[in-house]
Amino acid sequence: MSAKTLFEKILMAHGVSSAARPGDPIELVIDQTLTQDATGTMAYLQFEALGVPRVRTRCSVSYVDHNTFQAGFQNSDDHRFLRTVAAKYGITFSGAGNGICHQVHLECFGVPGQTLLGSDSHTSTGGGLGMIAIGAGGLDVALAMAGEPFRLRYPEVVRVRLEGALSAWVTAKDIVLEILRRVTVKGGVGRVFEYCGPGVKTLAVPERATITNMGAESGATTSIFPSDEATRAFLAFQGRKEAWRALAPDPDAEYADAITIDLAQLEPLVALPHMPDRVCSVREVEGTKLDQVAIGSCTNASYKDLATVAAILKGRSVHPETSLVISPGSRQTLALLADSGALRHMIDAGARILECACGPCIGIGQSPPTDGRSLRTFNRNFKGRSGTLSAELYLSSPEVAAVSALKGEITDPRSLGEPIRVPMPESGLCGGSRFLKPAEDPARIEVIRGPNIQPLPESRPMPERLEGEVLIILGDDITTDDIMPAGAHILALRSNVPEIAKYVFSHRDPGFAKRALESGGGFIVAGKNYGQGSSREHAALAPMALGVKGVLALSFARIHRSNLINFGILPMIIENPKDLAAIEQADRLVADGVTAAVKGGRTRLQILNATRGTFFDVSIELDDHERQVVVSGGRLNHFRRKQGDPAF
Ligand code: MIC
Ligand code: SF4
Repeated sequence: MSAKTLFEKILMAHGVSSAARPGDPIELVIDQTLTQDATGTMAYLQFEALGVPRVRTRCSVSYVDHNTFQAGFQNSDDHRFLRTVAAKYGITFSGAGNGICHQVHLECFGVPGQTLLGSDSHTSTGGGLGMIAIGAGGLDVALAMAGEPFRLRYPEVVRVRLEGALSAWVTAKDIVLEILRRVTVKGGVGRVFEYCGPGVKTLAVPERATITNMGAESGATTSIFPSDEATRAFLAFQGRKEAWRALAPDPDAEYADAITIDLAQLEPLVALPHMPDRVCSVREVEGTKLDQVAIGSCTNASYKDLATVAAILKGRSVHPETSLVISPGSRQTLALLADSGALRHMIDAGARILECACGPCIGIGQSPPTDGRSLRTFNRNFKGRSGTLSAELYLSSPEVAAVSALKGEITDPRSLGEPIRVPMPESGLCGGSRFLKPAEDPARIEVIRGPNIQPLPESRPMPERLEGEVLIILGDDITTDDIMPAGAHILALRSNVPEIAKYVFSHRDPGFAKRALESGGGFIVAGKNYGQGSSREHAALAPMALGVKGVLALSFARIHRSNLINFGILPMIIENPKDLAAIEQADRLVADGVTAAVKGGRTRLQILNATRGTFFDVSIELDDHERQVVVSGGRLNHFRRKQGDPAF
């Protein structure tokens, strides 16, 4: 038996053969699932459509954390639907105010060595506990709840060796910003980052979780830390010490690639607008005036993060022209902050305390003013994500954020001198977190749908001929926030696909949806890494509802590529950038014999540009299962056909 990485060991304990090699399609048995409200309503509508009476996982949790704003009935309808669906189908429910899914899951449910699939790209956070934790589209999560394995391409495992220890005022956020600086937002696609080396033991689980969380920004399938004494201490703190087991790679395991980071060499870093990989040192941008500082999110809202912020704020005052908002990551954290007196320091310094939720991270309130600058401890700073298109978003550690809030400008925290060390409470168990257990008697539970919960749109099997106009031409690194923007108003429509579809590309091209509908659908054309960022399947589902038939791009981000296939949209790879340059908006593209080509396992397809009278080739890199799914018009149709449903 050859030596194995930790990732491989967990894979092999979950149904993957040891003969599988990077690039192969594999099927992973899933122990746990999580959903959040913004992707969850759709995931549970899909789960209902599968006709399975009860979830078949070891643990499934439904969180309400993204849009907790309840401006209007739509959002409240969604929450009630989620609560009743959870009770009926055997899912634990974590309601609004309980905290952000990734942090709460780490605190209350994560188990080293288990697999977790979540309908949110930052599900990778669980890797901080030694889990294989992967973000996916809601439909993949619905299928996992129904007991189906998760299909993915076997990723390459990259070793990230941490050496030494962090200097004062340098944090886990700086480690992951350094990784992003080195590998970029595309560098993790098809890869898993596995952490090792002597620096690992210097990091507590919440710090490791900051790193695995933001690994998602590189496009990585996931990131993972070993399970060691620090993991045991974290689980004991959470009152769950029986969940611990030691996990590590074999000492001579081989990796596809290696990165080494000397922690002692790092300094406080910041990501500049509008990409998380535009990283420089805080020193280089010191003095940049700030309208807002926002502390929180699934990346940096643990007790240690926020208690450190409170210690920095203690006895000081936030700059009068800067708004400081703080959202604790979980109710447990908020309760601990209250008990330790840290909350009082925040309040006295002038901070605004928000609900334990995603909030400003996804544009639910606290949008900065026009042309405003906001420094955030979050993981994404895409243009428009804050709800203000002209705002500039910077990303940093909580320490940098707190010191900068005091000064009203980006400030190197080392200017504060001696580092701050906050004592940890003895136990995290303070009665904070609350969950609703599934009903004992599910037959009595009625799933309540308000008028905002609209049925799932049906998709049709793929036609033999794909034909339509080029609806939009886009550059590299287009995010799912570009495709399907967030914000309170649009998020409230996540269970109403015909309505939300009106906002596809609305920040980039407000006429897009109307044009797509009028021309009976068509094609999206883009550069590299199309669909990076979130797992929101609405970025595929809403274009599908507008009749989009295919996306042609130089390359695709992992989750979005799967979401396109899941909804019957064919991802086509333009092999030659010159072919991309020759396409113009409104050109008419035609592909004949598509189903035969896809079913027949062909890897290329010829496209006619009927407007220009030219031909070019695209490649279709699909495995056998994906071919069947896309031809059926999506995964739901495919599953129902497999179950013998005569309508499919
Ligand atoms: C995000 O950070 O963009 C989100 C909101 O959490 C998304 C999911 C969504 O769009 O609902 C994610 O990262 O998957
Ligand atoms: Fe929520 Fe932001 Fe984390 Fe997404 S990235 S789960 S919106 S806190």
